[in-house]
Amino acid sequence: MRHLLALLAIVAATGSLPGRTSAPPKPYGPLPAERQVKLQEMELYGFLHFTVNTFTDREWGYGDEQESVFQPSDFDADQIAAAFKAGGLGGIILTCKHHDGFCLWPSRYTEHSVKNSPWRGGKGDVVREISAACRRHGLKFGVYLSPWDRNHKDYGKPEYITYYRNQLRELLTGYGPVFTVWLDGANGGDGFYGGARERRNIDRATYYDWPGTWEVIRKLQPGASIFSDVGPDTRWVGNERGYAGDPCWATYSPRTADGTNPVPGSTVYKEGINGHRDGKFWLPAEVDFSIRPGWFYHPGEDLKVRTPEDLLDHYFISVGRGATMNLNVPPDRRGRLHENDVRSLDGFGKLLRAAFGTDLARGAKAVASNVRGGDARAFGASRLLDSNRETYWATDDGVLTPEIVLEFAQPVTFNIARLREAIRLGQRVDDWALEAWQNNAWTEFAKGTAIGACRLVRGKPITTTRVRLRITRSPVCPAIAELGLFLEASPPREPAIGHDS
Ligand code: FUL
Repeated sequence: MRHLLALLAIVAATGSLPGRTSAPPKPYGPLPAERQVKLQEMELYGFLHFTVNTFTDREWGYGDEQESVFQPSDFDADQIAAAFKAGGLGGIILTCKHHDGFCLWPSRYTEHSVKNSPWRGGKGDVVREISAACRRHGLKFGVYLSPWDRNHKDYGKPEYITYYRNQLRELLTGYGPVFTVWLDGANGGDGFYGGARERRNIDRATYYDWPGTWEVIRKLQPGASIFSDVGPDTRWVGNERGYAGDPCWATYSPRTADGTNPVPGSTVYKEGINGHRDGKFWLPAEVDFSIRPGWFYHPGEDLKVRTPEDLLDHYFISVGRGATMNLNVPPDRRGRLHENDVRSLDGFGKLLRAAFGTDLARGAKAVASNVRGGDARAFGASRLLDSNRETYWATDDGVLTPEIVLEFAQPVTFNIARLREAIRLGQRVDDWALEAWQNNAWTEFAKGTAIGACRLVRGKPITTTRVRLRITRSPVCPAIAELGLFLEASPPREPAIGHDS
């Protein structure tokens, strides 16, 4: 009796049983930096490919284009930003300079820029207008600065690296906060190069001294995620067709086929699709693809704009697999987004809001097979249902295959489930299964490998009063931040896109 009283006193004082801890779980594996968490939470943003190519109908300019070629007739940054916003995109990454070397801002370091074009009488600055429009529309602004420069006379020599970093400094100090710096892996080859018109091959492993450039970015914009084939913050998913693998681990160890030091443009990039379960770095994938066949605007592609439904399918197989989605929507020769693209973005935004507007799991009662330290307030099942990514349901150390049941007072009908892990504690869970109670038995709705920042499953509508999440394999105790249930107005009868396409 005395022991029992003592035990009750401990429980009353600490809220948990002795021997169990209600301290947060120990983090597992590589962990995200704050800037990576922010980018993963943003989930969806877009590219804006715009340069001389828009006017010459090309994808890669040679670098000998006259500045006068760049002459948008009705440039409107607000029209562009409003359309991105309507599509649910959280930011715009502008091709401030593509491979052709033409600068969309009046750089002090070259004559090959908007300052020598007739647009706005040579006083224009696309970077300024787009970054300012982003701020007006509540979007973040990002920078693409092509390392390969087919215009510059020094490309291939050490002087060019100084030029490149000077340009980065202009972009990272003159236009407000930057959420990402996008470093392309395509580089080296033939070009104009100040009139030399020759082929210049660089040693990808050493030429750019990437760590030195990353340092410049870190110093000037510590909050910006750096994208490249090797990160250090975001990796390329390894295809431009708009999908991540299943699973797509946030952890990754970039490598080269010959074992040399991995640098942008030299990695076995196909491995980016799935990442590596035992990867050394937290390096989540970004899925970049275009709303049209090309990255730049071509009038011949006006009827080949992806539909809202297609964009939603791609959202499921990119964001829904733990990657971010970077959707390119290129301005036309007016310097506006074409009506067809605007319509499609608008429709996509509406589909997204309709699908994810109401979380049906919110009203449920959640019962977990185990709660860490018995501390319901800190780690209880209800933490899954509070739409807060910072709170999570966790179990005691050593409880690796727990389950949680959502009970509904009234039957609910859903066709989408959304799972999220508390990623600040690492990517923990391997396998999971989601079931619904039907005809007196648990029926599988979905099962899978990996959860991460966001895991979406989309199936046929199912009506039930009970939903069960089972963690079936995990090396450490799970920490699950969300289990959401949603219903689309018109769920697809068959998944439009298979698992690996
Ligand atoms: C590629 C480039 O070569 C394309 O032109 C485009 O900019 C794409 C996003 O990256 O590597």
